[in-house]
Amino acid sequence: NDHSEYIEPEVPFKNPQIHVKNPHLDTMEEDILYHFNLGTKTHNLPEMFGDIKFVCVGGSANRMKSFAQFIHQELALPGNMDDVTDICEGTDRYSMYKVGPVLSISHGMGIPSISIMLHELIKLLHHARCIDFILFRIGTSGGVGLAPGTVVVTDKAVDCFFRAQFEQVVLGKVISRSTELDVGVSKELLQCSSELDDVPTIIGNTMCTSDFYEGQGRLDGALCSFSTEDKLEYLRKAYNTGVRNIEMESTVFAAMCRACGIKAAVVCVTLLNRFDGDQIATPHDVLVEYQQRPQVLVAHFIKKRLGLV
Ligand code: R2B
Ligand code: URA
Repeated sequence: NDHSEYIEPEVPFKNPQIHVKNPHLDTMEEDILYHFNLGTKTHNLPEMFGDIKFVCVGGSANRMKSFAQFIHQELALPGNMDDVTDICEGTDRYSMYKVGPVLSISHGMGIPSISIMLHELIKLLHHARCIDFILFRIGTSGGVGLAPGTVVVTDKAVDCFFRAQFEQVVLGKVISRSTELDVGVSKELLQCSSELDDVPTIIGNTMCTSDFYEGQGRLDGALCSFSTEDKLEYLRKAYNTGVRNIEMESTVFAAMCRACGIKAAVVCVTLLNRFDGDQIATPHDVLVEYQQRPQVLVAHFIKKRLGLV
């Protein structure tokens, strides 16, 4: 039938460079990265980005700016951390900051928003001929049976049917891609957490949904078509398959990174325990501290990799 599924074959990668899997790109004279306001003819991408070794993406533009400033401090880079400027200044779709070998970019909320950003980011890193870098998503999530503030490093990113795959409709057909992440990087992140105070961290599955309210089984949206017991049953089912947190970008992030041969990890803090409620009622200052935890963890990882700790 028209909706027949195509499962993309997995190709093992031997080379450290990115595998953009699009033959049409080679025939293009210029590539305009529209949502970044960057392009191959207007910018010298290898010169601007060639030395990148760590790329961190997260939902909010402000948070990704503070992350860049935090990294500037942590790596003791020359200059003033307040001088960190938005490379995508000409557009307000996404924000991008570069501090030494670290690139920090915002991706907005949800699969479509991060997916557009990742297409352009992966092409950017390809045009810049970046090699051997790691891509992290640092974000927030709802916890499933965890104390609020726990950081979850994603083992498998799963969809709302608990399958480790990402489905995309292409030309009216469903394409399915694997969402497996890099096991080595996850383990290294867990090791890093054990060297830090106040960053309680576990490895678990992350469920990715297309909605924050009904799509995550919340009872407090503008619409709700199910009972409290239905909600709890779904969350219990999720928990039993290994799901420990819920957010809105991990499956497409994992699938695109894997398909392009990019080492990637998802690190999200939980803001609440969904078995206890749906509203995020935690005081603002506590939420701010929680959101710093993935940043502190990834910063420690980066510093270790650079031999600074
Ligand atoms: C986590 O938080 C956002 C929703 O509040 C969404 O982008 C996500 O994945
Ligand atoms: N982000 C989500 O997607 N869900 C939550 O419950 C909290 C943050």
